[in-house]
Amino acid sequence: MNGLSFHPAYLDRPAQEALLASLAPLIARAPFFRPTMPKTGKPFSVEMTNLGPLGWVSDREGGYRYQATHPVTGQAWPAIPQALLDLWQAVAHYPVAPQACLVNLYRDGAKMGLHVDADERDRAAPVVSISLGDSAIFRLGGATRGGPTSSLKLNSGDVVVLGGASRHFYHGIDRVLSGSSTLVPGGGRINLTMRVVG
Ligand code: MD6
Ligand code: FE
Repeated sequence: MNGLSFHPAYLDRPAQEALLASLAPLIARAPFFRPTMPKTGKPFSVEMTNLGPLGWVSDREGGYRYQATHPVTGQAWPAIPQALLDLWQAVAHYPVAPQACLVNLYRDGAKMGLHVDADERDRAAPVVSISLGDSAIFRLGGATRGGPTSSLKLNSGDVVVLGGASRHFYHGIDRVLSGSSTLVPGGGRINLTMRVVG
């Protein structure tokens, strides 16, 4: 309809555990960092890292952007695991592979305000999102800020594809339901979003 497709429980618990285990050594090489807002320098409540040739970063001086290296280590981002590229192939229905996989970590009280993913040159490509760990309340609006919104509970293993019109819709994470999953060591939620940057 609007190009959003929702695949609840796309990954079963063993698949979630295997994916998380495959991420652990990559995150050890590219540790989570806390981005800051353009201009104000206010820290995000979400911590981030990336996989792939490009990664999304933000800081006071440079603003929102994609870059080839980790802002703290200066090293290239680790490659996107094949299992994630296969998942993209299976759900994205788009002939180009993702160049970036943003990894968001939500610990105690972290959330993400309404935003549109707009830093990609290829705006026709969908964004594929995978949720792991604690459940979250995802809010989806429309193409303009301030319009009506609806909410969707995302559980561990759920996959959301924002394609078509929905690719340009406002969305965010209202809150994470702390303690709703035992998947992530130390608790919290990890969200992976794969993007074609163009
Ligand atoms: C999150 N997701 O689920 C944040 N962006 O933690 C996003 O910002 C997002 O789920 C683009 C497409 C799908 C998403
Ligand atoms: Fe987003």
